[in-house]
Amino acid sequence: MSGDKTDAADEPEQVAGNGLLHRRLFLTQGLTLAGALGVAGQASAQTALPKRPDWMTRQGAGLSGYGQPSKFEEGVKRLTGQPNPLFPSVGSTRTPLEKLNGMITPNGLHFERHHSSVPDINPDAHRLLIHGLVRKPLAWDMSALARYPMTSVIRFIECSGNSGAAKRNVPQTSVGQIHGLVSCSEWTGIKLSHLLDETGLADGASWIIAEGAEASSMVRSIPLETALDDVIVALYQNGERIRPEQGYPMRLLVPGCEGSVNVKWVHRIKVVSEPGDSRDETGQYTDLMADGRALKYTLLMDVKSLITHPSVSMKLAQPGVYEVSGLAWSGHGAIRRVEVTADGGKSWADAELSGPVLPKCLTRFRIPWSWTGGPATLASRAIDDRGNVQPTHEVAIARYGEIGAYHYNGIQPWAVAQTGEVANVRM
Ligand SMILES: Nc1nc2c(c(=O)[nH]1)N[C@H]1C(S)=C(S)[C@@H](COP(=O)(O)O)O[C@H]1N2
Ligand SMILES: [Mo]
Repeated sequence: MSGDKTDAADEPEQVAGNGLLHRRLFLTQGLTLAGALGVAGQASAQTALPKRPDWMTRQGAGLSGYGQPSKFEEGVKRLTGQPNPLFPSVGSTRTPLEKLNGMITPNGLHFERHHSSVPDINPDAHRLLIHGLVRKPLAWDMSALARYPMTSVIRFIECSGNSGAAKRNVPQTSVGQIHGLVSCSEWTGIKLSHLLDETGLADGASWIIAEGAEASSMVRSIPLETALDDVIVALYQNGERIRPEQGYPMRLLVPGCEGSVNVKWVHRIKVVSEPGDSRDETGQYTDLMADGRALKYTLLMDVKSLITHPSVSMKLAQPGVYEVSGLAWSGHGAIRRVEVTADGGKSWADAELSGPVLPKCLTRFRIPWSWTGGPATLASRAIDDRGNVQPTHEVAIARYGEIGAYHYNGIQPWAVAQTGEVANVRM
């Protein structure tokens, strides 16, 4: 930094239209300058602390067995849709993406998708069976599994139905309501390849069929190649045993693949020569094309990103510098680059990627933006390390057809009005 500041040096470098600033503004020029430009919610020059607040006058709460968020965060909850009156336990809840930061989803806020309900599994009575085209069928109980070497990976899970509402409509709800069927955790468990090593594989083995132990037994097929690559029988989520909603006592983690193949409460894996074409993969999770045919087993989740701050339903208090921040991910690999526009796609600037940048994992991006108070359209566009570029709405629709509800990854624009109100728009 140069010591002798001129007025010109105080002007932050604009790197794209409508006020997008260099991603290292805060690093190179410091908060003081940003403060001079007016960071919303900027620090006050009045430096006196509040006088003896209530909580400093008496003893506070004691120790606790399992910590909970502050009561002031009570509003941070999973987002629920309209419950099905006939089957209230069936459906999904969404992660409130607009209330979180960083890349990890707290366990209690991981999205849920249940096809029947959450079984109350006693881990001591639970077994994992691998059979079918294997040399030696085997079953493991929890203590047998716990003796295997484990691996930990941070990976997202995204339901292929995520963002379906944004494909069909332009809902004015919240980013979590529209796109919150995605969450990210550190998952710890045993590589499925270790277990398949023990059973051995017989001739013709080319797919596995995984079955859940809930009342309706979700069934999904996975190519053997994927199963032997990076699939994990996950026992832990962010350090603690997987929550019942996420598959306690064990689930499959199939990195980068659509949520539905991450079979929860998994108790049976059959090695087969052909995919199972189960009810869960013919009645749902196919992509109906315009010619009436459907794509099956489109398992990989495509490159995608969205801005969480600011986002639809929020309101900017006043003009000034804001951090635009969001999430990017790809089932194909790691995020290489996220570009942000503030002028509806006329110009783009590179956002900063908050590390660690991991494959098949949510990646937080950030970029400073100077809002002058005029109308602006913000959007992000992610590019992964295989060169896949997040498509526009039109291109995304062309890819999987207009009718289907799955795999929508179009660019998500937010319009900021002069009032500071943020709305969902098409770009
Ligand atoms: N056994 C079983 N596994 C399941 C499901 C289910 O209903 N039953 N739902 C699937 C779907 S569609 C998704 S998107 C993910 C959701 O995982 P989560 O509930 O842990 O977020 O789990 C998948 N695994
Ligand atoms: Mo799903």
